[in-house]
Amino acid sequence: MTKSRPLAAVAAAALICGTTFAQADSFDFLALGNSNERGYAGFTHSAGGISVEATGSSADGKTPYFAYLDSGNAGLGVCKALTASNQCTPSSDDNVTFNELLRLDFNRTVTLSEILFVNGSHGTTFSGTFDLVIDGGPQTSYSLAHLFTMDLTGKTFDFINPNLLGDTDNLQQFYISSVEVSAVPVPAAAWLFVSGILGLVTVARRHPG
Ligand SMILES: [Ca+2]
Ligand SMILES: [Ca+2]
Ligand SMILES: [Ca+2]
Repeated sequence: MTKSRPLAAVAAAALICGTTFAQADSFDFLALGNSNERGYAGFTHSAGGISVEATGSSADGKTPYFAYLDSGNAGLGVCKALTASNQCTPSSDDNVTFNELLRLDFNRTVTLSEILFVNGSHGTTFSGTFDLVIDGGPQTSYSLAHLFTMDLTGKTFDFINPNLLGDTDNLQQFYISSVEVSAVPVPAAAWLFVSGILGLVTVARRHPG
């Protein structure tokens, strides 16, 4: 065995690791809504080995509503009442309206690197805010915008509509059209990975070619 092989193994492992954890997958709720508009008690979707369950509720989380995929280039919203064929009634309630909460609960810790919002009339301008709670932490307010690019890391994300003008102002209501999601390596797995690499290097040093 030559001395270069352990180093090659380290380089290959690092490359695989980097590739696995750096990739972002798009969760495209706009396309999903366009192909099948309806409400769900819980809507699940997977991409790139990451899955999410979307649910809707009152802003305090106490009253369950429905996660709703709307068609017409909209995305994911919240609806309080569905017809027998799972359509939102009234249809104007199909976005994240005043005093509603849309939860995205992932199966692992992720970073959301890009979120696309559209407003209550499926347009891209806003005048309102949304509140965000990550993993039950503090509730933080942000200005609504079509393209929201702050990196957000966590497992459970609550998007809340706190706006006081209520149900009449479409510029203060929102759908989530898409999110860019990448996996965050959990510390234990990262430590095992590093330990394994150190082990390889140690073995290589003890047994020079
Ligand atoms: Ca709509
Ligand atoms: Ca609709
Ligand atoms: Ca609603």
